[in-house]
Amino acid sequence: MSLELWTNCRAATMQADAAQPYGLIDDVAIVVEGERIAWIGARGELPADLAARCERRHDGEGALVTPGLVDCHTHLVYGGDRAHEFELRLNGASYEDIARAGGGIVSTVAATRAAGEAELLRQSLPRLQALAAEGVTTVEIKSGYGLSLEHEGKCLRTARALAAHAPVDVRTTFLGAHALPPEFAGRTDDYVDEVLRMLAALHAQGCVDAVDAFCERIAFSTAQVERVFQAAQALGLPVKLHAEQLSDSGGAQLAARYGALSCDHLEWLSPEGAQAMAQAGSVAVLLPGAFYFLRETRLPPIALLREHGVPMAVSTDCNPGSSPCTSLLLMLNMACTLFRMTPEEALAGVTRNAARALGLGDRGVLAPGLRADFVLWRVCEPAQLAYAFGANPRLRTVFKGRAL
Ligand code: DI6
Ligand code: FE
Repeated sequence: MSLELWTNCRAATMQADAAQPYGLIDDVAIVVEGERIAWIGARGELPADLAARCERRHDGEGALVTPGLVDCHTHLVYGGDRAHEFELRLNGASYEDIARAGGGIVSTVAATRAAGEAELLRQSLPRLQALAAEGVTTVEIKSGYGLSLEHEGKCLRTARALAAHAPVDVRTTFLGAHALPPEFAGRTDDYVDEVLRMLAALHAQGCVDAVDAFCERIAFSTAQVERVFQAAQALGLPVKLHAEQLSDSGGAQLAARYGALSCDHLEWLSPEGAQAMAQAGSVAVLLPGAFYFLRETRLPPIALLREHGVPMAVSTDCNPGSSPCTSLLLMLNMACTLFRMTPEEALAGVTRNAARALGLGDRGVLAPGLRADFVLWRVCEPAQLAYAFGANPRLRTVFKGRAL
């Protein structure tokens, strides 16, 4: 396999145990072998024989290099949009008015069901491309707007198919327990039975990497979520949870008992929940886009998460109802401005800890043996990535070793 060498750049490796903040290496050399990083370190320490074997040399143009960004919580496969609902609300309509007029999540379910696989792909691809244009190289995509075997399967297949159209790795999550479809109105437990049947079938089709649920008074109870988690566990699938977004329902403790990869949102997380997450090693996925768009006022307990050493990730939550956002860089800024995370925490949140939230140990930091997914940015200091908003300083992306 041929070797390629990148020099004339500075790297924020995001190694957790690095002596420098951000794991910074000035005047770095990165040797790529196929899809992996073979060597990374100060250019002066690059072994001469390794340098001599590099067949291609790339000029980093003085860029800052970070790991490829990881967006670890999205619902980006859906039909239609909810701009009209946004407009109605700003003209004085209440959520109830909108729901009575067929709006809300049910309208996205209807639009998603109405779209064929090709149409769903056509509508979703620009969202994935927008993420990729800002340096995202791995994205998680949830189902949850189909809510039947046919349509959840269509969404998961579409999510997988998207990866052929952009330089992004896609991980799929089954979120059948997202909302109650209209045909199950008043029969939530019957719908959970159906979710279990869907999960078994979709797992057999090989299109599920993980299982999620929405644990909330307006969605599914902890007892209902536990049934979904038991089924996931029996199939050997990892779980995660939309937990304590609008109230404290003890979802984080439940998810921790099932060794959840992550608990997401967490504005109402309790000290007991944070402790349970720390013990289980679950990542806290923070979603400033939904906080902003829903005009929430209760902040996720960042100090509590720090105190318990819970790793924090940051994601777009890209969805039509609570976070119609395709900019992970904007989330990096909002994690700092709204949640008061430090720029270093926020950057770790879209790299190292986001990869961990997906159970992916082969990316999210720059180190030998890991995937050669990295981004060259036209900035000098890593904090500049979080500082500016509405900017996109991406110079180029290297995806699986390939310079784009
Ligand atoms: N939490 C949210 O904020 C979104 N889903 C979820 O589980 C809302 C989804 C929507 O309104 O379409
Ligand atoms: Fe979400």
